Amino acid sequence: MAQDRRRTSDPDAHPDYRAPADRAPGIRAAGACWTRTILHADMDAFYASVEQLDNPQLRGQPLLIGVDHPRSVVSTASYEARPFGVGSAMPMVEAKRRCPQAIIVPPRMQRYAEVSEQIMTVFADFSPRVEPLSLDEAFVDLTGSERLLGPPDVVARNVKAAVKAATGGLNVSVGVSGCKFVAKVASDFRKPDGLLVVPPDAMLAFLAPLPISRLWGVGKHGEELLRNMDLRTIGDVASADPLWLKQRLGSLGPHVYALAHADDQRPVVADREAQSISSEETLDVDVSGRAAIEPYLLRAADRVARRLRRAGLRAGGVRLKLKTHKFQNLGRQVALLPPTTSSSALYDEACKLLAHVDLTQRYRLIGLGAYDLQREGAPIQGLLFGEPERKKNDKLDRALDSLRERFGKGAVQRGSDMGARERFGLPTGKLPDD
Ligand code: TTP
Ligand code: MG
Ligand code: MG
Repeated sequence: MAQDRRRTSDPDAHPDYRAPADRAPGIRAAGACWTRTILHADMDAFYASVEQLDNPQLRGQPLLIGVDHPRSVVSTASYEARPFGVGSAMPMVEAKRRCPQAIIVPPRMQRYAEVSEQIMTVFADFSPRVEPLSLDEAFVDLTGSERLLGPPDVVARNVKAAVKAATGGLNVSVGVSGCKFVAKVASDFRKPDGLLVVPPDAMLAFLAPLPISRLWGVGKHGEELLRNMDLRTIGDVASADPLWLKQRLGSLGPHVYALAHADDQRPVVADREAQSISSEETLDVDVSGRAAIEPYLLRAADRVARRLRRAGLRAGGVRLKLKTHKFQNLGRQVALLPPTTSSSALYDEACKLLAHVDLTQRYRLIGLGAYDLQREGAPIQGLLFGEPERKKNDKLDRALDSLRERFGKGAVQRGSDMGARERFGLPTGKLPDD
């Protein structure tokens, strides 16, 4: 009976899907079918890639991240180790048996959290609506940002480049589609270093040949139920009778039927109100001295201020963030009164904070953060001295924002920033996350 209700397909076929948009990026992506644009980004072999980044001797080597203990499990395996059939959650003993040449590296959670912060900061540069799912992945809602950021495939490439730049070389795989479910499947589809755009009108064709194990929230038990009903692919589920699915599966029935039809209305929820907004750069060459550091602060202040204004927030404080060439983190912060969205105010205060650090040190990372964030409409407490100057700066910042929106982010730079770039040999072209 089940046979009548499902499409025949080869469940074991390994679909090599090529989305139309993937062959001709940008053409269909620019069409009117994008009512929602959801990007999902997930780092490749996250812990292992960070270890390879920090220790060049580990690059190109099969790695197992975990503790070498009879009862421990593997956190992740580098892509060099995966062909041996090892991966996350496998007992270490078994992984060692399958890949005896693998180098076992204990995890460094603090470092992964630090890199996580860097990538989440990058995502926030593209949209105020970022939903982190774990340390290494997030949804980013790009709906309505095409005029500002470009078509989905361009944004996806820019996200990848910005993550690479911010982390000093790590790859993220990116999927973009019309709902969360398909975006997540798409980001996984071409790993590692993947990029796949599935336009909304191609979602069903994309999903159809994929195995039911790709359906969210099904689990091993649900998979078995579906298999017993002779449903092997997502296309099988999509073409099954929804009443029959409900009778056989209860509440799981409508769930899998909807997903199989790419019907996933869940919004991207920024799960916490932003506690801070920051921007930082890991430098190719360590620098020291105020004159070398300030241009990076100027650029970071501009970015942070732009993101504050986009999110409708003011900063009640600014934080200077530095990391020495010996990986020691230094932070200095000061309250801002009145709270501000002005990049020059953020920059000026951060420059003053430089007086409180050792400027003869060599620094490998320079950043600036805004904290104590307040809604823009909220009344400003405290002194109103300097109000005309603040208003003038606000106006200038907003004018720059609107020029950037109309002509692209690289279109306008402050004269002072250009001078700094030239003086200090900073890149003058458009940066991926500029
Ligand atoms: P994942 O994104 O699931 O995997 P990954 O980044 O290692 O590899 P992929 O390229 O396939 O995305 O998980 C992110 C990190 O979370 C991973 O590097 C280690 C950790 N992790 C565990 O510690 N245990 C687990 O079971 C899984 C799945 C992940
Ligand atoms: Mg990952
Ligand atoms: Mg992940």
